[in-house]
Amino acid sequence: MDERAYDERRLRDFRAGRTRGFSRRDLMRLTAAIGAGAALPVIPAAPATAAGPIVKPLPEDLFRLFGTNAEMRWSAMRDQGYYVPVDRFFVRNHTVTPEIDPATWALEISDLGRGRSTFFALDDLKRLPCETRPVAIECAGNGRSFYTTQQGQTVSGTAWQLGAIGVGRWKGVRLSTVLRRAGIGRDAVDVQPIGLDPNFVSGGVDLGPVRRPFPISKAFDDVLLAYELNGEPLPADHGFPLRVVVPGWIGIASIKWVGRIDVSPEPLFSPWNTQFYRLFGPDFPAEGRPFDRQVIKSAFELDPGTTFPAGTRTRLTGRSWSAAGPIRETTVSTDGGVTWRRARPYGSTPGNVWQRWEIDWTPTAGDHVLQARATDVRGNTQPETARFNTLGYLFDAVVRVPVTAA
Ligand SMILES: Nc1nc2c(c(=O)[nH]1)N[C@H]1C(S)=C(S)[C@@H](COP(=O)(O)O)O[C@H]1N2
Ligand SMILES: [Mo]
Repeated sequence: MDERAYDERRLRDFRAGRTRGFSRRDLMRLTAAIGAGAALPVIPAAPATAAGPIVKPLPEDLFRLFGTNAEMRWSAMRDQGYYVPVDRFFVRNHTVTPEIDPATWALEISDLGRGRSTFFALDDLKRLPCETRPVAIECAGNGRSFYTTQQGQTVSGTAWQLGAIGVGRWKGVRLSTVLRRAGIGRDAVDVQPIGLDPNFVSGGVDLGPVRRPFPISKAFDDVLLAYELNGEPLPADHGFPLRVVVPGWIGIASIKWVGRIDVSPEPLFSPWNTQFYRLFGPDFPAEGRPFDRQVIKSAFELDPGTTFPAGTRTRLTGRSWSAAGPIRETTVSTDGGVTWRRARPYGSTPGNVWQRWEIDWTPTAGDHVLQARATDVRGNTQPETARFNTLGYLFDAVVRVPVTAA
């Protein structure tokens, strides 16, 4: 499916006021209300109690913490396999991890065109044909801090380094299977999963539950409703009992703790595809450019500031990934970008979600800058500079990692 065309069409719908759920007028009212504390039309709150901001342990050696969010330290992936274990998988919560009773929980498929709902208990979903897929969940803002530290630009949002990505083995039922069972209308154009976590409040304005639409073509292509991660029941922080998994798309598409999925014959909008997760700035239209797909990145499996023994051969390891296709090659510079060498790819690549690589290096005493640059099979390559946008999304440039040898 052509996501660029979908984004362009939605931008035209939005400009023309052909919207449902969150209109351009809502956006203008919202923009006016922020700071003034006024309220928008309220979407019913989720009937969930909070289990805590994040439930699982977040040891200092595996995570960096930012309020309700925690990113993985890349040193935590050294000597790990292809998948990111749950104990180090990043967490991005708009509010808190809710506590949901799987016995009373049900998934509602709400066909807005027909005004009709169909419900599926967890056991119903588990009885449907299942599928297991390697998929990356990556926050659209992964790498955001480098807009500031490398490019001197001010952006808002969580100051992630590169650890807001996790690759997991997700098991569940295809969304298409469930939509067919629910017998949704043929005129459906968008679907919108809605989370059961508490409503997100921004600038004193209740924006309702976390939700973001995607096109029916994507829903019928490769979207999964997952109830297992890496062979275990979905952990509380990652969406128990059920989450949406949208391959190749930014993390916000993969709604956790899903309670309802709206299916609509008209385009849907929410604050998460109008106000947030849109590209704003001098290079973009005033109402922002919609986007859905992730970009290309590389990371070394080490923390910035690591000290190596001088004059001793060490093995640098890392991973590269692109939402556009498999990685063709990764080159590494250990001298601040003067010379580049090809890293050796290794290991199996289920689903081609990312590629592990390694390269030897014998550092001289002193400070050094490490860089890795990936190119995918479609010819996308990491640029020197990422395109500035005020919310700091889609940082794809080569990251400079300072290290020392002594
Ligand atoms: N219901 C709900 N779904 C959500 C979110 C949320 O706060 N609430 N955060 C989104 C964002 S911004 C990201 S990047 C991913 C993070 O998934 P993870 O916490 O399992 O790593 O979940 C997405 N799904
Ligand atoms: Mo995100």
